[in-house]
Amino acid sequence: MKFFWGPHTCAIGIHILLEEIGIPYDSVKMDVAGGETGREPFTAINPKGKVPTLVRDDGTVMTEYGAIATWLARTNPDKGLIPADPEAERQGIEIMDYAVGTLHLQGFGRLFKTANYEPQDILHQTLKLGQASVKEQGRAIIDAALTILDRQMAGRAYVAGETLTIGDTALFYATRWAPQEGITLPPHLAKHHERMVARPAVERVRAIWGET
Ligand SMILES: N[C@@H](CCC(=O)N[C@@H](CS)C(=O)NCC(=O)O)C(=O)O
Repeated sequence: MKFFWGPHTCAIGIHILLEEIGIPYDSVKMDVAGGETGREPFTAINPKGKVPTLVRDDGTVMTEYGAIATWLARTNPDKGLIPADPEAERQGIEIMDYAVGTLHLQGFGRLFKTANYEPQDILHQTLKLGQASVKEQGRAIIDAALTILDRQMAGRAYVAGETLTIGDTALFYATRWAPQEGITLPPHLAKHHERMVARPAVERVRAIWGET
């Protein structure tokens, strides 16, 4: 398998799952900030121009966080990355979807890709007229999402209970942007972050990413 990732991106969550599972893969580092994912030859592989992208040995291109994570978990059932209990599974997916769809794409997306959330007319794009308000809106979405997620994580070691499942790596990638952006994580999320950072698989990935 070939795994495409880029520094500072959400792809770290899938990278952690690959390391937790321990399956072989080739790692391809992309210059996401420099636009490498948005042009050929990468767009011929993934026309969405995004990481994480995982290409199987049979050539199947897999995209979207939840889809890749679920496929990895279901094809490696011995790792217990999807809870057997339906209620625990629901809780984990609820947190994963909220971390990806709201905290990441609605909140941090506005800080990282501000122009994409502004009106696309030439005046706005040239003079960057709406950028401050887009960033403020992003910050408000992040603050609200962190408050909700913190409440949900009270009394839980991991998103679906006492062991790591696929939602944890999503929560980890999205919450780790907070301190990097000068935002203090609320207590239960800070604990989850610490717990994740202490895992050997996370340590290995962070070393590959040049963070340690
Ligand atoms: N919906 C996608 C989102 C992936 C995504 O937004 N990836 C970002 C990095 S965190 C990316 O590749 N951005 C490159 C770009 O927009 O140019 C998923 O769930 O995987």
